[in-house]
Amino acid sequence: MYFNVFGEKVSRARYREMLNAAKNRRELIAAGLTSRRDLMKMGLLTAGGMLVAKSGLSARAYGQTQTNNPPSSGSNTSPGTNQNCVPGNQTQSPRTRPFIDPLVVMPVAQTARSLHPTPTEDPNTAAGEVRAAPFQAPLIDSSRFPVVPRRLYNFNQRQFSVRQTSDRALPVQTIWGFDDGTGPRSPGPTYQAFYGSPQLTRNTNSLPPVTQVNNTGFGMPSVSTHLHNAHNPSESDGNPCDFYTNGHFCDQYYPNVLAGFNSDHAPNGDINESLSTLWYHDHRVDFTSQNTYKGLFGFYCLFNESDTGNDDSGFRLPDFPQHDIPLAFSDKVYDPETGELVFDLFNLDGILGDKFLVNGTIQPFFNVEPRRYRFRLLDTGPSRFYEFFLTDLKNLSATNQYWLIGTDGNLLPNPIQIQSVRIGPAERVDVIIDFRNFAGRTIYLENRLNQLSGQGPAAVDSQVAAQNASSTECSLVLNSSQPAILPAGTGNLLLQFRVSSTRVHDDSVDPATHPTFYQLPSTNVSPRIVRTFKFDRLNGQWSINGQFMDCNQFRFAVQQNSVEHWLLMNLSGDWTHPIHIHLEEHRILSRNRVAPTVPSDLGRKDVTQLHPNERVQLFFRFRDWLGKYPIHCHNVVHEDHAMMALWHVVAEGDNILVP
Ligand SMILES: [Cu+2]
Repeated sequence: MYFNVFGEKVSRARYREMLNAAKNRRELIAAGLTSRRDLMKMGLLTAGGMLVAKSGLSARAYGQTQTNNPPSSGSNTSPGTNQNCVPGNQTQSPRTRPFIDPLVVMPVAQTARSLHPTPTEDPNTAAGEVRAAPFQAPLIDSSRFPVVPRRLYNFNQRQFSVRQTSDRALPVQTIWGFDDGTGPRSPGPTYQAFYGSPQLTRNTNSLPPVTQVNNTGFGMPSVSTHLHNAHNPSESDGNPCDFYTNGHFCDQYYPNVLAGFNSDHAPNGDINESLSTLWYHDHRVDFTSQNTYKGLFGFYCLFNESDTGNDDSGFRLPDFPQHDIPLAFSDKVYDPETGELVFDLFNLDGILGDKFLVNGTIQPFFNVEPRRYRFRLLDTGPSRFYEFFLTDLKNLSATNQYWLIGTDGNLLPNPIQIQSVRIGPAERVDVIIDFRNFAGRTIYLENRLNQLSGQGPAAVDSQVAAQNASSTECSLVLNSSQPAILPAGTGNLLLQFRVSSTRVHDDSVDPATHPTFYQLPSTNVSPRIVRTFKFDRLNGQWSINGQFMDCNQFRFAVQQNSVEHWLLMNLSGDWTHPIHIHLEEHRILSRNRVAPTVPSDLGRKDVTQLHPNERVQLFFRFRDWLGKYPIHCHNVVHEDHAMMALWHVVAEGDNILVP
């Protein structure tokens, strides 16, 4: 008798051991004993920073591979990678019936008539505001960016109860979400924002105090809400280190202005840097993975005179919100006995779930008309990569194509016809699916990417697999003998489309007519400096240039309105790290000195996947705003253990090459 756990066959005895280990870990988590200091004191950590196997906390043989050769390009601090031979350390969730619940489309966020007390240019600390600095935008132009703009939002983070499936195998879950005044939800309400129309959100922490957090022991009720990919001033960016507890708030000013407005493209900015699909999520230092897993995220869709949200104007993309649907993908794990949502704080590799949620519901269905829809696909993490295919279970050999129109926050110059597209944590793609081809049928959005651990997808390519084959036994298992792409119908069926057969009118642009969106801004400018960032393991955690995240240290200073190249180097062997940099988007100049070729690498990006043994060169222009921002891995488990660094933009930059 064997159990199938995350693709691995395990014996009944091994499975019992895994259940027991998971239970023991959860008890420690519930008791609040998870800090590395606590564990060290209890003798539960090895010198390499790994959990001790014999304590009954881990079903893996940790620490047995210390003498193995580290991967050829790894640093000598690498503890060897066999301890990452997951699966094997995580239990399975209870079975649930798929496709019994409708997809939830988040409502558009409601504006507030006024805020009390009225927002102020300087942080209103007397009233409980926690903001790092005065608003920058009104200081640049107070008539264009009034301290109290017309569009105001009053958001509260709250704890609430919800069913994530109507299957009674799982109970009501206690999670966290955003409340715009219409009740808490996760994902939070979707912002409908417009260029040229500045807005302000008051984010108030109304979560219970830490002593009353009703959960299975994870989540930290102190917050900092980051607007991912926005060209935003640092005091409103949602910096990881500017977190605040219950009863406090932060007013966050979103100017909705194009990059370059106060520098190389004054006064309105560069139209070719228009953003469309952004998202907001909690970014509390050390706790981002737990707090976003618990529900603190939502979409922010930004429109302008070309990308209007109406199919009868501008680019004539499908109309928002009827046929322009944000889809947030999350994978989660539930306790095999109680069915409660759990999060293994002892896993520093990356958390993979075996339940797939779209917009907060496990495997929903969506009734669609036989016409074009725009979908904004977002990988909320914590650690899983997806490759999206359209699958017809009655015709598995069919190649069902659709259109890629945007990567991360941007529309591409032209639509690209694809059979699949791959994204990692925090990345987005905008796609158009034309359901006319599927009228009267049921089709699935399927993730066929094979991933067995937080390490990243299996076998990125045969060359990488061959390199890895020489490193460790585990890499061999994970990367050489495993296909990267699973056969159609054997991956994760995420979302079921039920396509009606009644013909409908469709005014939206047909991507097959090759419409043009924006041009890509030139990268043909010499950089002021080329900085190098080495991503690696260090004592069981994750480091950048040999250091951990430190809120008290700016690692380097970027010169305002300058061009830089950043060279990202993966020294951690066969791990993939999705690297995110705040404030400005980048272009990928090269991967291992070769210009990128895959469609999702060609546009402007705010997250770049750093693949095994890779070096990737990025192009940046840092414009307009001053202040502090982070660079970090967006496998949020790596981020929290401490693959992040703070830098800042100042008038005179420094010349630190390896910060
Ligand atoms: Cu990482």
